[in-house]
Amino acid sequence: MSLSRRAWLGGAGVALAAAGAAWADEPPLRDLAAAKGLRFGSAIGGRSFGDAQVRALVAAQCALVVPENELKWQALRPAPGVFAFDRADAILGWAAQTGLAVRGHNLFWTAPKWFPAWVNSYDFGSRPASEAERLIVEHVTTVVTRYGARIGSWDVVNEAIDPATGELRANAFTPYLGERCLDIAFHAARAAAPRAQMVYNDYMGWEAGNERHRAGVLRLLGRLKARGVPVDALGVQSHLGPGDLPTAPLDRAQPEAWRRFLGEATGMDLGLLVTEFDVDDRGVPGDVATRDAEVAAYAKAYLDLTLSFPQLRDVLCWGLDDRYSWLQSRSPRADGARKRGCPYGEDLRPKPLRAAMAEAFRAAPRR
Ligand code: 9MR
Repeated sequence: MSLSRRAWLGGAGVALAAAGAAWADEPPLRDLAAAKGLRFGSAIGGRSFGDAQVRALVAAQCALVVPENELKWQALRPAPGVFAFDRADAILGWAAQTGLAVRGHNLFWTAPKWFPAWVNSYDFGSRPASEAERLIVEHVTTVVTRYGARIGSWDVVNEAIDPATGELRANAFTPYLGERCLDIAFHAARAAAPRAQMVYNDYMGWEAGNERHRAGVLRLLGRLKARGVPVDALGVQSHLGPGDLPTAPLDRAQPEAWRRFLGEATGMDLGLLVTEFDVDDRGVPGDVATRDAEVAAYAKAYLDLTLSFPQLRDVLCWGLDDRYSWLQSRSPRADGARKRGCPYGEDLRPKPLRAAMAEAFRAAPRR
């Protein structure tokens, strides 16, 4: 049966099902993944967390969740010395009740635009290096300690490499600490949760145009390892599609370069996670069925290759549904149509991408 036919049958089953049992016709992605030693999960947060139907879908399909925004500095740190945990606590509380594991995202997102404004204009005083270190350690220790054993895996450092140059991004801390700001974050996280998995997370992709980014990330990981920094795994975000280009078709994959990249990362004794999977279809023309089929086929090829690495243990979507996907607020499609980059649609019914993910899990080697 073709991918799209299988998916349409799944969709029809869902249409007939009563609300609340809408996803009972197919094994959950969680179970298909678990059969191969994988955990399947998704981001949830903000408006998607406020939607009971989305919470039910995530609970039905996932083994783990990651708060989409609620653990970031911008959410947690309204002012120096102040921590606002309410929104993160709400998600963690729901996850605990629902039996979902939780990943933490993120402790140190290096681009200035993702820090609260007060960090970027912070007065580091007369001993700026020690104050910069104190600030990072205070943040990481407070957040990781609070969630202790409940968060077993942390994106400690997020997107530290500038894709254009392959070099470290500058921020408020780097004038005083240079790359050591990353080491400090990892060491503080490890000290606060010695048994948790510590991850470097970035969006270098398999598409052409990511060559410098991939090479820069590998160099960074090599330096971290050489300095004995406790980094356990590489998070490959997996936002497939045009990335930072205005638009582009889904025909720019470099499978052999991607295989080499993952081989080099795992060769450094790093685990792998797919942390933020989705497909931006702004460059895919045509009607819904054509777009969905192309997105599904492209994603299947990516997942087959990436899942061939037994070091890959977790696969998380950046949202299960098109209803709340961040892709909708990104560069729009030329035809103005809503994007269809998640496994479930606006109506929360499964799409061909969902079937492709199921097929990829079924085809994946056991680990
Ligand atoms: O999806 C997230 C969006 O809601 C936020 O506004 C944005 C800024 O915090 O971050 C988005 O998530 C990003 C993630 O944290 C890191 N990798 C890229 C994701 C998509 O931009």
